Amino acid sequence: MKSNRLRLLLPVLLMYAVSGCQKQQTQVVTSELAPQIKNEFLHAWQGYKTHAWGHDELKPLSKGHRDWHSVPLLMTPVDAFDTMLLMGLKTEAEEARELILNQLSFDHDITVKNFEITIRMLGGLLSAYQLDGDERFLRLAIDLGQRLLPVFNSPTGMPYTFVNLKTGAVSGAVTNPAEIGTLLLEFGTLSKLTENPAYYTAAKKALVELYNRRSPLGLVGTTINVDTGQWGDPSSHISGMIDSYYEYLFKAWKLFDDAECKTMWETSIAAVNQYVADEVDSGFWYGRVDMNTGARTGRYFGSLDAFFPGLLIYAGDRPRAEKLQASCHKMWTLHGIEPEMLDYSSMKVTAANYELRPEIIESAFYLYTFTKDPKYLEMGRTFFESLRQYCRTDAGYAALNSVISKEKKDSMESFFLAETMKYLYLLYTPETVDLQKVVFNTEAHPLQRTW
Ligand code: DMJ
Repeated sequence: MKSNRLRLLLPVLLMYAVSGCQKQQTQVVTSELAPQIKNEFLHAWQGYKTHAWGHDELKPLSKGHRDWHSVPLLMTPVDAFDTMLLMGLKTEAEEARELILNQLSFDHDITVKNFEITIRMLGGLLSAYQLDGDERFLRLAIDLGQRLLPVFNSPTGMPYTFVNLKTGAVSGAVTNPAEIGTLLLEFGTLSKLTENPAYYTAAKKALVELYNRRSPLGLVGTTINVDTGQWGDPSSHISGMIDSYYEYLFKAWKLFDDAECKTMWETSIAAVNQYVADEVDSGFWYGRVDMNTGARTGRYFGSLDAFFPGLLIYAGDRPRAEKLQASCHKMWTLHGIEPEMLDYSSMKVTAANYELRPEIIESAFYLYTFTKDPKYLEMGRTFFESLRQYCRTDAGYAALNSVISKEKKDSMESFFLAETMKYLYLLYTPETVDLQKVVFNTEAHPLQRTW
């Protein structure tokens, strides 16, 4: 009788023991890693301060700086500011804040890429305003938004690639879904905060015009002309040039309750899962197909694509999210750090550089947040250790020319502090943000639903 009861109780006791153990493991990883990540963020910021203060980016090998245009737009401080606030780095946040508010101006005769300036600068200024409350951040965002608006003056309403911040002259009619469809979170938030619908309307129209040009299979291609509305390269995938178009369909629904975005997301993800997803011996991936026929044209997956498990779990698709993250982890551990592009049918690297990209860590963050499975904390530890081992320099962090030779490259893009370090930190402190109220833009700037 007694032994029978014990036999019945044993699985329950075991379950408690295992979950107790997991909890302990989780606490150890969290308390150990969060402060270390913060220290590494500080190390990189110190490098920027010492060698690149007032410029766009640090050059971590030559200890110099790089500006994107003839005048700096303070990319790194604007991108890094909200990470400092989330990490509780008050002194550094104050330094960055002063620099931005005293020096940043958009009144320059320079031609900028609308997409990059929107996700990094407009997104950064909007989240700075929401987190810090200083109206000057909002004024900068409004000024920038006004200067960017001419991009939408094309015959189709889809934006040109470039705009001159002083003259409003636009150029670059051949662009891609990511650069057309990754604007609504920022322009939409600007509309909500200013009660001026012009920004939301323009960015939403661009998104819908793009969606309306999907193929009969429901897929989009890689390049499109905004004057004619004609597709160029018909290759369909979830990689760079398309990636965040899908991300914003879903997130715009979350942030604005926009039902049309929900429908566009649901139609699109169904087509992507039907045609682009690919199960091969090496695992579950998303490759390349022709947007019109669905015929497979390539089996490539890379560091940019690794945002997709995060998006899938956010949207409730746990099975595909977990399988894809397992493949991403395989891609990372193949050479100790992930390459820009991999042929997953042969597991051969086709582009060997690593640009300090965040996507795989972003996915680990979303997967851990939604599943609480400690294996994602362990994955994060692997990512963090590789970064420290291969990319750390005495002045900051450096991209790699090759994940095979581990030869470093003289570049630390601003997204390293905006995204890579932020998602790493949030992975171990997920209580810092409430995803019911906050939506991250594609540069990891948290936008709050205050409306
Ligand atoms: C960032 O600027 C954004 O995450 C963008 O969506 C893709 N490229 C970089 C990071 O890899």
